[in-house]
Amino acid sequence: MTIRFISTLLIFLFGGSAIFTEEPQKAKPNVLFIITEDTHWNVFGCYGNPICKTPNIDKLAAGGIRFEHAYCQASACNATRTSFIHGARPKTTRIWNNDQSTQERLPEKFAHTNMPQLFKDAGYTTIDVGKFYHRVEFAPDQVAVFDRIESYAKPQGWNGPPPILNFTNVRTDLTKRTNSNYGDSGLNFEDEGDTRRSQITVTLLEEYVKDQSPDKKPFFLVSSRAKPHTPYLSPTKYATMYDPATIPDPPAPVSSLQDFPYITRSTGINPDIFRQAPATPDEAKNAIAAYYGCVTFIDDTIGSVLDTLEKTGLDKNTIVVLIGDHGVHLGDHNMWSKYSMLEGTQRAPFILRVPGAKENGKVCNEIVEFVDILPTLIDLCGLQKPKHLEGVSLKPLLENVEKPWKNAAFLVDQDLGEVVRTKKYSYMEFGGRTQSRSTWVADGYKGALFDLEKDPYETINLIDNPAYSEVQKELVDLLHQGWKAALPPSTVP
Ligand SMILES: [Ca+2]
Repeated sequence: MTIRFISTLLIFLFGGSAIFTEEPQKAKPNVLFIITEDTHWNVFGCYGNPICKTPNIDKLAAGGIRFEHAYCQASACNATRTSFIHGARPKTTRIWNNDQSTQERLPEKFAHTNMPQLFKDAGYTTIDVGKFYHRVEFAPDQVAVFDRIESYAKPQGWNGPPPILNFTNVRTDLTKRTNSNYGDSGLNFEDEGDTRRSQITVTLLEEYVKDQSPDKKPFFLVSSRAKPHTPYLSPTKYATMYDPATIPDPPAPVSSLQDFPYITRSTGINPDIFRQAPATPDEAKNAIAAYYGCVTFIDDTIGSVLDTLEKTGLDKNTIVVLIGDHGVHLGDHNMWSKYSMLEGTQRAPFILRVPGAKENGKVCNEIVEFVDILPTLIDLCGLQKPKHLEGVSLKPLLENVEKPWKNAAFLVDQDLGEVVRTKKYSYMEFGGRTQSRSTWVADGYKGALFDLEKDPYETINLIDNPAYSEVQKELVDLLHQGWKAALPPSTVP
């Protein structure tokens, strides 16, 4: 007998008693999960960017906890998303890159334990607005879990409700929509895809509040933004908002890189923007100004959603998660994309606002990983906990942001290699699908070690430097022991 049937029966018998109408919603918080694309870790004002304006995201951070050292587990969209959606690392999910099908490669044990499925099983309405998995055709069964899918391809056989809003098609200038472009999109604010995703999300929240049905469930609502992924195009207002002359040159120019084959071998090859030739200094500033325009644009669209939460009172019982799906290089190391093991790719924004959390308003400087997000939501929302989780709940940090925590973050890329990253050092081993580790070593490239306190942009490779031999040994051990070795004993699951 379903809860819906029981509650209907009780309402019939006892004249509308609220026994089963209010309690489930109060017991379980709603979750709004905001994902932005390819987001540099310090592009938001609250992360210290002195130029780029993000008042709405800053306000979210001011009311929640902002994680200063948050790291994704993979360098490509498909891999990082599969990792945080399943709470497992790329070696376990077997999704390392953007050309791999989650459905085909994911081990059987994950078949019914992705993020939306766990929420659904716990009695939530699950809604997706915008990109969630990298591509729907890579994860059709996983995406089909959602009760409602908006502004995203629908898996074959999915039979959910029709779109809540209908938009007129706008004619976009296709010559502009190639990745290498940046500047004015030529679209009105209302006609941008991310604005529409915001409007859909706002409408869904407003409809949710109006819904007085006795079997109303809490929601797990994903609201994604396609920007600031390339092309760095936004409406005129945003595209012209930042004067390129005020943008500093990117840090870590090629001339600063020492003994770092991984970079010198890939210099000039950017998969997203500046594909053909390295950016000139002016082009770099223009592209960064355009990127900032995209970020302020999505901040406005996210602001509408967060304002709606407040206006409707839903903010009091809604957890808000905001992450970039991974980081991005904005010209440092002459790189303009992700697909690296450097901090630019691995570090990304992460803000968590849990109503009533003791440490709301604070910044957490502990190292956290995106693989921790699912265990945290499981903990906060009382979801069933799968055995295979490879992250830990961040709930203790919501009570004390200074609690001693994990001392390293890990990333693996099937083509590049592996990295372990502490606050003081990063250590990388090269090797993968295209060139094995033994070949790299035979070529004389054993790996890379960076002293992040002295060299925060990872330009001077200290591998086998006698002054760092102890440090190197520790990091080699940590990388090979894996993520559990980075946890304080009290939190090892
Ligand atoms: Ca991405």
